[in-house]
Amino acid sequence: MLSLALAGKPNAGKSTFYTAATMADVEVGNYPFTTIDANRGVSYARTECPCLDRDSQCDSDNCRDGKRYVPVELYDVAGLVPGAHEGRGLGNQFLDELTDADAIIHVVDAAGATNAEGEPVEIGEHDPVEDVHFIEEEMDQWLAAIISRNWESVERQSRSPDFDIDDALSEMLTGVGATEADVAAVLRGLEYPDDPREWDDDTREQLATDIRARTKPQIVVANKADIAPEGNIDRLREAAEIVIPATADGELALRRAAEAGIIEYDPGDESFDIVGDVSDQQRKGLERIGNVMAEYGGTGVQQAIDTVVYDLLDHMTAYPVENETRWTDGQGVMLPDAHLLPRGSTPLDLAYAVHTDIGEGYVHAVDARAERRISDDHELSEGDVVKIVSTN
Ligand SMILES: Nc1nc2c(ncn2[C@@H]2O[C@H](COP(=O)(O)OP(=O)(O)OP(=O)(O)O)[C@@H](O)[C@H]2O)c(=O)[nH]1
Ligand SMILES: [Mg+2]
Repeated sequence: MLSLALAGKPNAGKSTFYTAATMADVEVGNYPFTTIDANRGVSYARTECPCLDRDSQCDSDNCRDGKRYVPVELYDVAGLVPGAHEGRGLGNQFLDELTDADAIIHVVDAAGATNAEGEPVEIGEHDPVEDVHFIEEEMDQWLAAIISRNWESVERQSRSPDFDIDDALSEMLTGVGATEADVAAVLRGLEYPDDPREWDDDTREQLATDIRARTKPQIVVANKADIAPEGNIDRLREAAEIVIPATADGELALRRAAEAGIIEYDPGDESFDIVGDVSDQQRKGLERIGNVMAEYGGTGVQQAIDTVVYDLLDHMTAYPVENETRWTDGQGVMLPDAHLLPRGSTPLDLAYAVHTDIGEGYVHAVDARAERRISDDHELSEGDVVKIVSTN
C-alpha cells in the first residue's frame, strides 16, 4: 500500500487532517506537540469507479455512486521545528519515522496563526511562506548526517579489491528508504570521485538532497484557509510547486455531519447538501465551510491525497476480476478490488500486486472492457479492468 506521511510544524493541523481523512480518534489541540507518537491509519484516494460504465453499480464498500475510494496508508507524526535534525523540539524521532513514506503531505498553517515553533500567535502575525522549505532542509540535513556517520564504513570497505562505490552507497541508502533504482538514478546525475576518501562535505550534502528529492516528494497543504488573511494562499502558491488550499477542520466537521445524517457529502465533493435538522448555529458553521469550498473547489483534504497519489506519485488504478464479462470475482462480487500501481505498469505487475503466487503463475491477461487478450508488456491505464489468467 502507498504510504503518505503528514509532516509540518506543530499546531499546523496535521492531526486534524489525519482524523478527517481516516475518521480515527486522535488528539487535537491548539498547542505545540499534541502528537508525540505517530498515528497510522487507512485513508483513501478518490477516483471514478469503472462501474459507471455499466448498467448496475458495483458491490464494493469502497464505491459510493461511482466514486471509488482506494486505500492508502496515512500517518501523522509529531510536529517538526527548525533545528529538529540537531534534536530541537521532538527532534530526530520524527525524521526516522518518515523513512518508509512514499511522499510527504506538508501541512502549513496558511493563516499565520502560529509562529515558527508552532505556538499560537495572532492570525497573520507569522508569514507561512517562511515555513514552506524547512521540512526539506531538515530532511536534507538529517540524511546528510546519516551519510557522514556511515562514511568511515564506506572508506573501510574501499580497501577491499572488489570495492564498488555505487554498490556501497546503494547499500547504505536503501537502509533509509531509497530503492536501488533510486540510488542508481541519483548517482547518474551526480559527479563524484570513485575513492570515498576524496569526497568532500558538499558532495555528500548534494547526495543527501538528491536522494531526498527523489524518494520523498512533497506537496504543501495550505491549511486553515478558512481564516487565512487575503493573499497568503496566493503567496504560498508562488513559493512551492504544488499547493492545495484546505480546511482540515472543515472536512472533519463535514464527515461528522455526514455520519450523523445531517448532510449529504462524500469526501472530495465540491459541495454538500443539508438534509437533516440543523440549528441556526450549525447552519452558520456549515455555510462558512461551504464558502471556503466554493472558493477552492472543496475542503482540500481529499484533493490533497488524490494529488499526491495520481499526480505527484503518478499512479493509476487497476481492477482485477475473474469474470471478464461480468467484472466479478469468484463469488460474483462486482469490481471487488482496486490496486494503485505506478503509471506504466503491465498486467504482470498487476498480477504481482494481487498476490505473489498469482504473479508467479501468470499466463496471460484479458482487458475486460474490450474482452480481448492484451500483451504482457501492455501499459495499463487508469480504470482498466483486467482478468489475469494464472496457474496458481
Ligand atoms: N481555523 C482552522 N483551524 C484548524 C484547522 N485545522 C486545524 N485547526 C486547529 O489547529 C490546531 C492544531 O491542530 P492539530 O491537528 O492538533 O495540529 P498538529 O499539526 O497535529 O499539531 P502537533 O501535534 O502539536 O504537531 C487545533 O486547534 C485545530 O482545531 C483549519 O482548517 N482551520
Ligand atoms: Mg498532532
